[in-house]
Amino acid sequence: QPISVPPELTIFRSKLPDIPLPNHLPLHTYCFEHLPECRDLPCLIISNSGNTYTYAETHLLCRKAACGLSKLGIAKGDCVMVLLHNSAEYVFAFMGASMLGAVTTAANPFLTTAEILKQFKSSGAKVIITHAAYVEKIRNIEGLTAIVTVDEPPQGCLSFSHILENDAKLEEVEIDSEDPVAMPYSSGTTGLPKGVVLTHKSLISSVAQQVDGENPNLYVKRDDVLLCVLPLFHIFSLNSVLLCALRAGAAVFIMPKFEINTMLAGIEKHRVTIAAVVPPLVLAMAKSPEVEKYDLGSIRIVLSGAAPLGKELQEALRNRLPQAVFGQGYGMTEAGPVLSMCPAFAKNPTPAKSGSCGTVVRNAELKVIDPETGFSLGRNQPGEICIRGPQIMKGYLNDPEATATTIDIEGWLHTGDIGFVDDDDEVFIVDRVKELIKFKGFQVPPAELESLLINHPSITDAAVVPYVQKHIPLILFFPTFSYSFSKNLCNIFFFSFCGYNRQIDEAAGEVPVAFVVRTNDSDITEEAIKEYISKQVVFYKRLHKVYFIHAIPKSPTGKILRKDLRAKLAAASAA
Ligand code: 4UW
Repeated sequence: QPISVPPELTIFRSKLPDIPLPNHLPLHTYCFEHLPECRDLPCLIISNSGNTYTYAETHLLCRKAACGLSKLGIAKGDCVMVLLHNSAEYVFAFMGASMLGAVTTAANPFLTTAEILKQFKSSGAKVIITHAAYVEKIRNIEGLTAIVTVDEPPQGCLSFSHILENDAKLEEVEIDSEDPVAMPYSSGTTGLPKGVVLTHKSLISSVAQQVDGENPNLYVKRDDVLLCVLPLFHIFSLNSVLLCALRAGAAVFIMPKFEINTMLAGIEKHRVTIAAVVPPLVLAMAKSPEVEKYDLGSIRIVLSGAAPLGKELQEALRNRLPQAVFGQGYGMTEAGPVLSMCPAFAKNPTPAKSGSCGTVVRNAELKVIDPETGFSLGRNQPGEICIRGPQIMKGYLNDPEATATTIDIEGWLHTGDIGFVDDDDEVFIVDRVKELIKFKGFQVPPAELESLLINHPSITDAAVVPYVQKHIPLILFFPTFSYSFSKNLCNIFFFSFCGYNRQIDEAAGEVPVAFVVRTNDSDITEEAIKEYISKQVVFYKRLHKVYFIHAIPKSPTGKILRKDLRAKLAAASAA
């Protein structure tokens, strides 16, 4: 056997020089550091109410939220669960918790009771802040000390505006940069959703890597207005929209849910300059006839991420927004989240190719490894992308094993994404080796669906894999799609605040499908299995197809051979 010698380690770094990262500060201090110069500038513009909060008002309300939460018994190290659509209260609660040294775990308010309960228990949260409409789902959760609603509180709940009624006098809390501040849930490369511990240091580092320094990679100015329609419970919107805007002193146009006309009218009225989007939103903007009715000339940056953006789609929207610079960022919750950002968004921009995810952020190292050998690969060679830097997560909550398989002893975080770095340092993502399925940017962890399936008395074994719709047939599907487009768009929102609608599945990119082994005597049908799952999960985790097979292919160690199943699917769809 010849012994293979590890090749020299190739580490990719940003061409932009490193900058000092003020990551010794608490996150709220860092975000509001320029408050004295920004006091009277607009900070939050709320689309549904029309309310606008200046920086001074926002900061005061965050302090009041901190005091109110403290009166509810929240103290340093405690966890607050936020089940909110985008709203000003989201910002006050998140920043208020940070001021107390507490941590926020946010989730999609559309989750089912069982899904909420899992995250609530795992995170150790005490209080839930939500909308009255979701209270019935959480009322009976054990260990919940208070339910706070941002609208009229149902019986037994407290009102958020009531907890804001205080003098904002906060006792000093000593916060260590390694203390957690945000805890989103992610399944990472394998298994069930886990609490991703993001510290003050991680989030400050990530935000600074984007918007700080002489030549910020993502140049956000005080007169910018950022579109905040992507949900703040997802790390993309929290970090690259809200926190980046606060740090830069820009305004955030907050939309609780997507509705095309409201969004377009809001962009026109408030002169939105930076639009953070996911590919299905690009699709809507590229194709909706409504777009022609509004002046979108204020948009100067379109930042897409969370899922691959096809060139075709990017070009289609570019034709409608010729003045804007288009580009992608590449993020992963565990990575803090931003790994790479389009260099064309910098203060001194450099061009980026269509389809690229930009270049690695500053003050970080990126490498590409052969997934089999772990050896480092050079330029233009696809392999697993790994990232190292002060922005990555501290680890998974109470899960040292999962942490150790994701962050190795040298501090490299293994993403489970397959990509390469080209001759111009641009990162391209071409595949995913991790189990994760991404439905329109949302995480669908196969392990979660598999454990539900295996719990069914008529099922002995199951595996869930993505069915990948690689090329969205724009031309073919639009005649059908556009038929219901204008009247129905709010229902078919994609990233998706509003609900579930099969018509836009073509735009999902990936959908979960199951391979199921029935028990000997069972004749359970595909429909029955789909229904069984859909009752227990949020809409975007629903199964799109069930295939019955005799055995799930597994390795000698019992690991599901997902590659084989994906190949089976590809062959079936090609036939
Ligand atoms: N192209 C292809 C992309 C891309 C992608 C992500 O849900 P998570 O854990 O996290 C995210 C975070 C996205 C994000 C955050 C901040 C930011 O500025 C930004 O740029 C605009 C994006 O999605 O899912 C992580 C997984 O999602 C895939 C990839 O597989 C990654 O590991 N992904 N961005 N541009 N795929």
